[in-house]
Amino acid sequence: MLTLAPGLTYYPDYLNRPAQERLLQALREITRDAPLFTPRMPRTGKPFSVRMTNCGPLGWVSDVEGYRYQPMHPDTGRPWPAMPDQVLAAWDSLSGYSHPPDACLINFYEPSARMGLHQDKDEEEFAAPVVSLSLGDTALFRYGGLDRKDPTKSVRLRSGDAIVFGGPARLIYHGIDRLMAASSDLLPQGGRLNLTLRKVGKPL
Ligand code: MD3
Ligand code: FE
Repeated sequence: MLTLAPGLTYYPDYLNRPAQERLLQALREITRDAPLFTPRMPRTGKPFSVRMTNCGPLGWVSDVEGYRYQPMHPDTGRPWPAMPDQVLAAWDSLSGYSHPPDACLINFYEPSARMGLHQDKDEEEFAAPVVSLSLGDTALFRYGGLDRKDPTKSVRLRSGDAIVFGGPARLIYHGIDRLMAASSDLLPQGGRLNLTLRKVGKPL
């Protein structure tokens, strides 16, 4: 475990190879029920280069109407599939938060996909951290401070790594600059999967 900044903890190789393969198999089953969709920018409708799906009670979606969490898949209208036990176990061991997550966003990056610098602020419960799990090709992850203009640092997120953003790091700017081509053989066609586990609503 490594503290990269206050509230930002990095767990290199949190999932070993067999655990990564088990999680990948669970994600394949999830995407059969809840296919990857292409989110679009609010207002402009410009497509993201990252495709997404979700599991758990709530899922994050984005379209011309805006960003939001909702209980159904935007294309199929069905509820999101349940979170795998492995994901719930990762939250229990890493979050330090006493309620289960209610959303798990699954991002799929093709080798050329990226994600611009942004803050995650569509949730209500900022006391809960965000837990991220990475699978597949290594990503160059950039993070800064609470102001978009704050200086940034980079860290390479590898297959099996976990990273937790809580407390003073919960609202920092962050993004994915690029993938390192063919850096992992977990996904037969290359690319990267990232899971973000969140508590969206205030606990009852
Ligand atoms: C810092 N995903 O889905 S994970 C996202 O690799 C997102 O797919 C990236 O940013 C990815 O919103 C980065 C690391 C991460 C996730 C959530 C955060 C960093 C965070 C929330 C607050 C601060
Ligand atoms: Fe984010």
